[in-house]
Amino acid sequence: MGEEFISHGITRTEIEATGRVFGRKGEITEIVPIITGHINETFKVVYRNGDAVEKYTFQAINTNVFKKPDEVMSNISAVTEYIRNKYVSMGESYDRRVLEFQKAEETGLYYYIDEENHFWRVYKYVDNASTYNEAPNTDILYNAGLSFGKFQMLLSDFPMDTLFETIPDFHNTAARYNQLDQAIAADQAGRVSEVQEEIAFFEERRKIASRFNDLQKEGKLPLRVTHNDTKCNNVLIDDQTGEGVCIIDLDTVMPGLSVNDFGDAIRSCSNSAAEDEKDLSKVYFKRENFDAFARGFLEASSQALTPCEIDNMVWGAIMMTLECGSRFLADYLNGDTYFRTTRPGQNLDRCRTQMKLVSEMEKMFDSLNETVHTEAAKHIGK
Ligand code: GN1
Ligand code: MG
Repeated sequence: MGEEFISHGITRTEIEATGRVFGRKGEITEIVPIITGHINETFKVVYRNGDAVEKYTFQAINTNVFKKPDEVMSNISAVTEYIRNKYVSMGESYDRRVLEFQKAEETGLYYYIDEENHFWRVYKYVDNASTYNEAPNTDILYNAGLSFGKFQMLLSDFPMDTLFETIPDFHNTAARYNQLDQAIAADQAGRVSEVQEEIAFFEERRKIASRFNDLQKEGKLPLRVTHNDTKCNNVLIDDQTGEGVCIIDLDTVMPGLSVNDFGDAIRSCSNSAAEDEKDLSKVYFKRENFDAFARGFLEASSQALTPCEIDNMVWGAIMMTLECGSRFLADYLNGDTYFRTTRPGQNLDRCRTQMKLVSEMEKMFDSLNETVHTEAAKHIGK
């Protein structure tokens, strides 16, 4: 019998060898693939060492997406160390509150490239905490908002110019429109003729795409250290207390815009259904989820935000949803080469859910904007 593949060409032997490189001792008793993300390969790995049980998260970074993974790890190690030190200086414990990456024993680096050319990193598994693709109640979203807002605050004085731009133009929506244009022109998978309605939807909104570029050029939206992938399932929620424990998936931490961090979270947490739901009648914008996340995020971060940032939070939600939809459509047209898919048409379904959410947010714009201002006003000037 051949070697057992645990997931996408990754074997148990490879995980065992990687563990040894990162100084893990003992016997592996469990390897569980974690399949929520669309990009990297992630595993929970449990070791038994005598009576002690130790748990780690192993991740193989997708080097097709992250062309310079060493720079990704440089950003992540700098940012996590900074947050650790912040907690220490505030006299607080950082246990479970920030990811703890392990160094490879021989090189002292936070990553290791193995013979299969897989780029590995390992961090301590955070126990008794879960992520939610669809939150079971709005308290969780309030807490997720608090966590992302705090994350922003903790990094507000981080020396931004030490960070690499690991994916150039990641949330430059105008550049994403160019990528969609290229995908349409190339028509790699011969699918352009079947998505005319979707193409028209993005075309109608082309003007929006450069809004933040313009505001940034005019000096109205400041660059900050941002997470850039603030899906609500990137906050670990404590199983007992329901509070946010720790922010995960730090791959895209780099200079960016607060409005996009707020926006991407709203994109994910205000969807009533799964991101790839086929039945659009199940997809709608959940107002109570928006309210709860906005309340938490603005409670934690309003004091550090400028009036222009507050004015543009709802635009951020529309922008990130529009952008993500355009990326799904472009990937569909390119033959599904970027986002992991598990069935045909999945990227197109993902694109359509985003379109529905954009349309609903557009209709609710004034009322959403009012909520943002009301929540922010509670904390400004305190
Ligand atoms: C990707 O892999 P995951 O789920 O963390 C993507 C995000 C998208 C998201 C859509 C590096 O994130 O930008 O918003 O899918 N990450 C990258 O679900 O492209
Ligand atoms: Mg991610």
